[in-house]
Amino acid sequence: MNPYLSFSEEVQQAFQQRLPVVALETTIISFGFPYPYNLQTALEMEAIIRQHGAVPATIGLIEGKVKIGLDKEEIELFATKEQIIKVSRRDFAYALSQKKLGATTISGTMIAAHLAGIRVFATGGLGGVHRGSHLHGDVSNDLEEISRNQVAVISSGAKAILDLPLTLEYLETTGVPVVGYQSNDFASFYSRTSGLPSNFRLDSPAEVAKLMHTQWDLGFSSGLLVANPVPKSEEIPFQEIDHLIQQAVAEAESQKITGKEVTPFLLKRINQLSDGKSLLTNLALVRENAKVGAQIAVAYHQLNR
Ligand code: PSU
Ligand code: MN
Repeated sequence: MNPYLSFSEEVQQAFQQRLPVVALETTIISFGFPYPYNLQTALEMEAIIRQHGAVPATIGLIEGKVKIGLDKEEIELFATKEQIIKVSRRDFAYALSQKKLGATTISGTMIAAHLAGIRVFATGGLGGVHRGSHLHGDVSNDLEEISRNQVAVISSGAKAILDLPLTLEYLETTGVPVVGYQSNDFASFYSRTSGLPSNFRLDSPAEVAKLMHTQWDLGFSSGLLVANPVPKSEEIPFQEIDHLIQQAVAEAESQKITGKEVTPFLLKRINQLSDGKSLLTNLALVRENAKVGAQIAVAYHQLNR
């Protein structure tokens, strides 16, 4: 066992009893949602996963350990503390060796889940190639890590703040399958479509589980992206949100926001510009992904019994 990993009691028991486990990230808690929505939603995602027959493992870096499964007090820390590092691969060893409180992004959480042997991870929207990347070169480490770790990321596609055609091109280049879950379209976070298709459509947890099993049975070391569109009743159509995104992106540029600050800035600004509507959609979509993530984890588990 990797000496940097430390498991909560609940997750340790889940492994011993061979129960399905779903990983959850901490960057959405520390940087994605404002307090107290972050705390409520983190706990709600865990509850939804339990209701659907799996065990949640929220992941973060604490005291020099990669903690797989956080208790309520630890989740509260990530929801309220000021001095937290957003951790992708680049930041991982620094945060551990300096014993910093590290909130793992999708990329950081995939690294941890892979080390711990957890195959399913439920989150919001994948990071990707940012708009204007030909000028500033901002490409999320999420894209690199999803091609390197054997984890299925259950998401609402990639975030609408990105250049979605280039994001899909990158995923193709690195060989990551993009699955439309009960949809032909590639979901774009707040919206059920992006105007672009996913690579393949699968309609049930069992089919996704079969794809995962086959990919890793082949020995492929890459993950896959499951794009589960936000429910229609909660979506914000792309035409409605895109001008707010453009405004937020322009403001980030003029205020010289760069690096890991960009995505949190944009999510927060779009929430302000939409009068809180985008936050409600974001909360709804992560709950939905927790549910589908649990269903896929249960189906994958049944395949591998
Ligand atoms: N999905 C959400 N909210 C978020 C994120 C995803 O609903 O805050 C986070 C994830 O942790 C993802 C990160 O890995 O945004 C991408 O950040 P960057 O673009 O800096 O790589
Ligand atoms: Mn970036």
